[in-house]
Amino acid sequence: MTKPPLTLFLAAPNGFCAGVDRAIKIVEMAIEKWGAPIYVRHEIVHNKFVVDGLRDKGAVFVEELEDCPDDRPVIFSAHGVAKAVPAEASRREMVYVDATCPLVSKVHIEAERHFADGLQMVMIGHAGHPETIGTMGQLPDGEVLLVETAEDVASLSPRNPDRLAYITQTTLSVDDTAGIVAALNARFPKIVGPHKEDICYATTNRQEAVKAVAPKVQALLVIGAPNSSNSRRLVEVARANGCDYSMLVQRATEIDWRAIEGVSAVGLTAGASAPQVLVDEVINAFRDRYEVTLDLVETAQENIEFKVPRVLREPA
Ligand code: 0CJ
Ligand code: F3S
Repeated sequence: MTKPPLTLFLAAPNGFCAGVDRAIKIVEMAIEKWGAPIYVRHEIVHNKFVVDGLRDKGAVFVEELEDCPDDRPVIFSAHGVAKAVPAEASRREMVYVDATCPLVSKVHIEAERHFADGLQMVMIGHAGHPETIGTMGQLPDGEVLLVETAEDVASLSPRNPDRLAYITQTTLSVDDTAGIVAALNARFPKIVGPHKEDICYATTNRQEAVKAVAPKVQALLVIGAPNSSNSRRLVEVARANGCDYSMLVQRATEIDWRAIEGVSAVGLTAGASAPQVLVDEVINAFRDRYEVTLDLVETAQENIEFKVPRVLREPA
């Protein structure tokens, strides 16, 4: 039986960013250095495939520090942690390695700097997301006001509307965030902020690439986990840019082939926490069913790398 033809437009960059690469290396190197088990507070990155692979090597994933013993090293996930977490680990004299992405740490430092200048903070982010919890937790309770939408800006009641600064989660939608920043500037003309927002290079680049692909395709798949903020934003970006059928899939087995029957152009990307093997798996699943022409749509090149903490570069 001959296979129907299909063009697969692969958005690039896609997949692992420098912060994810570093966080996974940290867990692997910690297991090498100290042996198993190594505890990891929260999924190191939001990807089941990555987490399962590290678990097989000897990592134990827990949600809270209180679930870790005192005498085994613990790693904090790429999303960052509230100040109270390393403070408690130090109090318990635990060995810990912080795998917070340096671009998240940069936002933590920004928040502290504004706080030291006497400004109250507004954080643009998603309630309950570990990065938002970690970033808000850099300052004392109540110092950071959270806004999730432009509508939320109207109901903010800051101590002094002239003494405000804002920060953002790193994995937000660039376009939605611009709308929220505009609402903040309109209501609080003196609010201080970063040059644009704190969305990282990887999030920005993956969204740009999806914008280039979305108008070319009848369906777009994003490889990523349901709890991955940056991956879910890619699904929304595709929809907002003309591709109505845009779906998050964790791997090839989740593709709804019936739903895309008859299409001739499909877009594909992967969130910053999705490994290359899953991208290859999905491409191969398409090749099994279609005569695939692979078309790379590359809107940026990335060559950023982050070093692992010194403790892991030194011999045991
Ligand atoms: O928060 C981060 C530093 C991004 C980490 C990589 O992506 P992921 O999927 O683990 O996390 P998000 O839910 O934040 O996108
Ligand atoms: Fe860091 Fe952005 Fe990746 S904040 S972990 S480079 S998605």
